Amino acid sequence: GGSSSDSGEDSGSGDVITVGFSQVGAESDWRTANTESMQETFTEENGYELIFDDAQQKQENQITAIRNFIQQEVDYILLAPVTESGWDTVLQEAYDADIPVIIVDRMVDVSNDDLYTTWIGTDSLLEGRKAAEWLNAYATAKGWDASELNIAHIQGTMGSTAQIGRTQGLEEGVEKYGWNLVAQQCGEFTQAKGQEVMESMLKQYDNINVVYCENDNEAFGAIDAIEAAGKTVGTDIANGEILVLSFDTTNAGLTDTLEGKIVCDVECNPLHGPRAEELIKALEAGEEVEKLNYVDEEIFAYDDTVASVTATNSLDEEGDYAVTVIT
Ligand code: GYE
Repeated sequence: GGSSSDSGEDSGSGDVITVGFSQVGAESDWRTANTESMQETFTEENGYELIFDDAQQKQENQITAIRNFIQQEVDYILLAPVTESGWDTVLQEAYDADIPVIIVDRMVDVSNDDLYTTWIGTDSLLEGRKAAEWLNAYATAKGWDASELNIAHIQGTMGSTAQIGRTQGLEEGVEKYGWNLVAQQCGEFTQAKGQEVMESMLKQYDNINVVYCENDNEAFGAIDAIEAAGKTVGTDIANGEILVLSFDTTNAGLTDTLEGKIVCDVECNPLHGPRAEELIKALEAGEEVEKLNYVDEEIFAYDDTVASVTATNSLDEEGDYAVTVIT
């Protein structure tokens, strides 16, 4: 900086674009895939310098990372926020420093939306609603009464968009269809915690026949706990099997889905690197970008009892949504 000349080091299209990326952590397979996507996209060959920071699940670490990025005068800040709240101050600092902030994956809840430039990610509420509608359609097709479903709910990191949306989707289903929600506890999106929570739930309740996990890693832990307790995961509660529903469709999650260990896995695509790059390229070209950029996603089930679950974006019309279920 400092030079006003056109041939200055920080002007011209051939210059390296510096990107600071504050990542939540490495809690899940999804997160690892997300980190890799960013690292594979923002490479030197592609014209970037990526400063990567793993916050180990702590918001205070993310705030420190963002302040470091501001001090280093990066060109863009990418933030995958751990929770929705608590970002106003630090995002105001980035805004005052004229550094565009691109939020990826989970959302932020700030008093002034101008504090970030754009967001790219998935619609977690829609994912939760799709899972709930799938469960209703599946149970109905099998002839099970709603009152027979005893659901254990393992939540993700409390206050994160993925938790808030997926929890709301299930709770709406409970309300709408009259399922029994027997237990609800946080599994922090990790396999270890998912297993621990499932173990304790199985000790407390002997009637659980559905487990709604808010990501695949929790599901892996829950399946281990169920099997260790001498019970079976599967596709038919009439046979005493426990249905496991999950989110993410990681490789291992889809393998479990093919085997019927996970009965239904809702897609959540982690490959945000190229999407974030597209937004940066548009901003570099001086183009307007959409504030909210949703990724389309599907649902994968063990069998085709429920042929498809599609839905409109939950945030399109002030929270209105429509889920279409075909059986
Ligand atoms: O589902 C989970 C990860 O925010 C969508 O975070 C993401 C979630 C994802 O730890 O596996």
